[in-house]
Amino acid sequence: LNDLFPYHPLEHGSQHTHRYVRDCQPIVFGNVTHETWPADKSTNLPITRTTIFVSNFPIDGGKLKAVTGHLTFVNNPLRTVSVLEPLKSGGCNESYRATVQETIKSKTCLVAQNGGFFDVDTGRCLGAVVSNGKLVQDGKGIQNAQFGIKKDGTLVFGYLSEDDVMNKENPFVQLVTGVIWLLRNGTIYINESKSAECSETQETGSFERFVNVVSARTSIGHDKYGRLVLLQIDGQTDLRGLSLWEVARFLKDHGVINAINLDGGGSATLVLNGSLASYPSDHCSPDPMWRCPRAVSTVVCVHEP
Ligand code: M6P
Repeated sequence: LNDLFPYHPLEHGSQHTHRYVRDCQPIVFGNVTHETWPADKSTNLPITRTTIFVSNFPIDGGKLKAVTGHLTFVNNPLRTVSVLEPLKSGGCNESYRATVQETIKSKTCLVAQNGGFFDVDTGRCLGAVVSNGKLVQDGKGIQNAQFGIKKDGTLVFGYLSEDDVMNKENPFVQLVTGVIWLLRNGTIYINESKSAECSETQETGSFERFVNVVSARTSIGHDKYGRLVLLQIDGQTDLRGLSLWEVARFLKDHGVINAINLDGGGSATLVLNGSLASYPSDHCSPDPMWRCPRAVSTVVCVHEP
């Protein structure tokens, strides 16, 4: 694991505890560990295929639980995938929050899911964000799982230094930051992520709870053809849905090679051709029966090239 924690001058003489230094201290310089894969560049295939599933997942005691969601495969992601700031360009700087449908209102997204984490009190976008070639924020080198697409079509999954994010030779054209690198090179990477990442980017609770609790989830990964794979799982924290272990296993079983976890819980949202296609868990009236899509931060939009 040493390559996860390269020597960094800021670590020396720090007043913080070791754990704080390791997890939430910025890494400014050098190459931090990540994986790359060439994106699919086919132009003759449909852009997306979204499948609905209602599946039984094994739980303790030999029982099964029903879990619903959507799995989407995206061709030619360099041309068809955009990370959008909340509501509009400049939305991160304004700490806007908007529903996925509000954010994509003036666009034609075939598929759209919520993206990065945000500060639930202030609305601030968390982590590095690049939207259609615009560096929105560099994330200050805080270590969390990231997904990006470079100008030449390289897909990038994993950890990045501030330098990596600001690279000018082959810059990121899209970049979004999640929490927990679920799959690295075909292997579940959750334990390693728990020691490497900044836990403060998520607000569910301890890292242990965040990973183990069942909840609604969204994630993004890629398969061996360089197609992007979007996953949305319906659920409600503590009651329904999947743990991150279950998400990682599901993705692995469906041919995903690298994947990161994006914002979930009441934020998990899937919009298909402009219509809400997921069952969000956020309550929106005194009667807990009624649920509404949450105003979230960044959005991943799949569109015509
Ligand atoms: C708040 C409200 C609820 C929501 C809960 C948990 O109390 O927004 O409607 O169910 O947070 O939200 P989450 O699953 O995203 O942590």
